Amino acid sequence: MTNCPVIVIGAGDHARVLLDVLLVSGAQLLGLVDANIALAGNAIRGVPILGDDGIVFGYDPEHILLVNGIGSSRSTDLRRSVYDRFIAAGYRFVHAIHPSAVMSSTVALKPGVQIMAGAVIQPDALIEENVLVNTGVIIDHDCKIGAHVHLAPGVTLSGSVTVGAGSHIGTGATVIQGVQIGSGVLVAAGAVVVEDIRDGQHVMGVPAREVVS
Ligand code: JB3
Repeated sequence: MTNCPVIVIGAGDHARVLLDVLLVSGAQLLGLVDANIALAGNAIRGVPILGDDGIVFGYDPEHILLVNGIGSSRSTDLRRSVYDRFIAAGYRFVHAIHPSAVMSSTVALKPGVQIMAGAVIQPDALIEENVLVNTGVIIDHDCKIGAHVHLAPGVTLSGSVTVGAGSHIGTGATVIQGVQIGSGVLVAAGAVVVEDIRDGQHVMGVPAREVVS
């Protein structure tokens, strides 16, 4: 972890879990910012909630680093828009990697990737920017994970799976070898994905089938 001071965007559940990662990694935490201005002045584990996003814009982008504390439970859109807004203004997002994660030295990580406790990432996987690899996720060899994807706790991706940008793979879902999942896909918790999924599809079940609404 760099010595540059860090601000966490968001002060909800995901931010609280991230604080654990950042504190154990020795990050120099300035505080959190949250759209809910009523939270300003409170603290989480001694780390102050400074105000809303206007606080960040008071800092030169060269002098701070950001961590995206917005998670997702279905759509990754908010997490993505927060990231894009600060990147467009010249700010940089740092990695947050729990020390208990096991990762091959051949894994490629783009900016802003978050890897939570107990995740395992095998050789030659590629994890694009702003991806959230949540608690206990397994990403096996040669997987390609697109920008802004959330792999929820306990997801298992077998070898050579691809996941398109902005998809949300729900808690405990399993994807067999070589499957290609498109962009903006929602895979429900516990699904078992055995065939390719087109962009924008919502699937659930064992084996996973499209949810027609
Ligand atoms: O699945 C797991 C283990 N965790 C979930 C996580 C990945 O996603 C968790 O259970 C939740 O479902 C979700 O956590 P998250 O995103 O932290 O949700 P919540 O607890 O609702 O907190 C979101 C916070 O972001 C709220 O306090 C909002 O006010 C704040 N927020 C929303 N938009 C924002 C913005 N904060 C800032 N700074 N800027 C915004 O634009």
